[in-house]
Amino acid sequence: MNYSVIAKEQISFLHNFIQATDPDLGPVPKEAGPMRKRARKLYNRLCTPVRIIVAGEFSAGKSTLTNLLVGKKLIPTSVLASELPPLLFRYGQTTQIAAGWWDQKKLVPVKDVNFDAAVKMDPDFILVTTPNPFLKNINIFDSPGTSDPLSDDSKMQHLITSSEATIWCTNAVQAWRESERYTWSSLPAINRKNSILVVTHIDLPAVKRSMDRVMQRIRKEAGELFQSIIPVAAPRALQAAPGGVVQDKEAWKECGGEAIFAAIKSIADPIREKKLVDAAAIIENQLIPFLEKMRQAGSGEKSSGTHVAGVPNTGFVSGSQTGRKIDNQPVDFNATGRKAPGMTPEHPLLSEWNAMTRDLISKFENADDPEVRGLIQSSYNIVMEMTDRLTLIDPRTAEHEWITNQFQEALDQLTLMQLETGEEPLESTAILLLQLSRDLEQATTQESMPRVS
Ligand SMILES: Nc1nc2c(ncn2[C@@H]2O[C@H](COP(=O)(O)OP(=O)(O)OP(=O)(O)O)[C@@H](O)[C@H]2O)c(=O)[nH]1
Ligand SMILES: [Mg+2]
Repeated sequence: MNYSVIAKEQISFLHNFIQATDPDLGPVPKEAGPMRKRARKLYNRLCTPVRIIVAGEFSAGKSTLTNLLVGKKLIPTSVLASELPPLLFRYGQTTQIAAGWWDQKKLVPVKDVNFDAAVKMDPDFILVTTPNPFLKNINIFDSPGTSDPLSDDSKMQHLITSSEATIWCTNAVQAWRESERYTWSSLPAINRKNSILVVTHIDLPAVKRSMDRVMQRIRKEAGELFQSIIPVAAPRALQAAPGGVVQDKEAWKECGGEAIFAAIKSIADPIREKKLVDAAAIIENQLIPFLEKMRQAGSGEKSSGTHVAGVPNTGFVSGSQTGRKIDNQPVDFNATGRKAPGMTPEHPLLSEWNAMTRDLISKFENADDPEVRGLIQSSYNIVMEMTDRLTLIDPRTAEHEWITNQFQEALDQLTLMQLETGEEPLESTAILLLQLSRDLEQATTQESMPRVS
């Protein structure tokens, strides 16, 4: 799959959709708001590189590994590691740093890559940009020295919840200690799902002597918890590939440089692929039909445009128009197996889901003092139950894969919401349930969705 071409076309479609539903450019139906929000979310998702957090215990070698990944010794040794906030590495034309706060959009640029000056501003994170092409597709978060990833430290929690994959560093001298196993098992599922265990310090003479035994034990104890386990001597690997350009192939291989980049690629590619597949399903099932409805109800503009990559060709096109930016050809519902809702009795799964959500809502409406965590937990339970039911359905169809993915993703999101505080998760949970109801309704109106459950 050529990610960049497909992503480009999807991004361009979403960009046009966002303009087409802009209330400032002309009247839009009232449902346009949520659709536009969804398109914007998808747009941001597709434009953001895969975010990987480098985590592990104190002094495990996280920053040294991060330096290797960004191709330069960028992380200062002058600043006490314990004073550094999380560092975010992104691609940029030049090497620069800026101080940032999670709840603010603005970043404060700091001159001369002066980390001491940045730390004095007490930021939640420091953004580091550098022109390493690897960072065009991957963002790296170096987590700070002393923070226990499970502490109440909001800087860390934000970092963990916004990353999509984790590299856990363990020092070969005392590899995979009980405390690490405990911390690891307590991290959110989404962080553990896409993960690499990096065994650091393998160049130390004492480690070299017992390497086979150490690796055997780690594989036995942690093999099932990670997608791959890679031994790395990061300082020497960095020497073998200064600036990210491999100069000593043998040393690069021997120090684990080649293996760690290959392992990252093999977790990042499926994440990117899934984003494209999800986006294609939402564009096909929701956004294009919505545009079509808008077109029928409205202007009768002519269409012109291109097929959206990653979306099955159903005769939909999108393109630029005067005024509104997108228009579509009439939809051939038969061509997609799509049926107008309401033509067949409600799918048993949808009835069941609606009953579950009704119960949940009435339970919380009738409670004197509804507790946010309780609602999230109960929502998690019903989403889990429905995910199980969906997983059992046979035969599997594309529609069915899509809706199962929506539910699985919702489970991840609900797991993350349990870490949040305040009233916001309450609203997010309600929106999530509503969205799932709409998705399920959409999926179950397809003929291809088996009615056995
Ligand atoms: N020989 C050797 N030294 C390493 C390796 N990785 C890291 N080090 C050294 O180990 C020490 C700690 O490494 P850091 O990268 O700062 O560890 P960290 O996990 O970022 O530490 P904190 O942020 O303080 O938790 C430094 O002196 C590194 O030079 C390695 O693979 N081999
Ligand atoms: Mg560090």
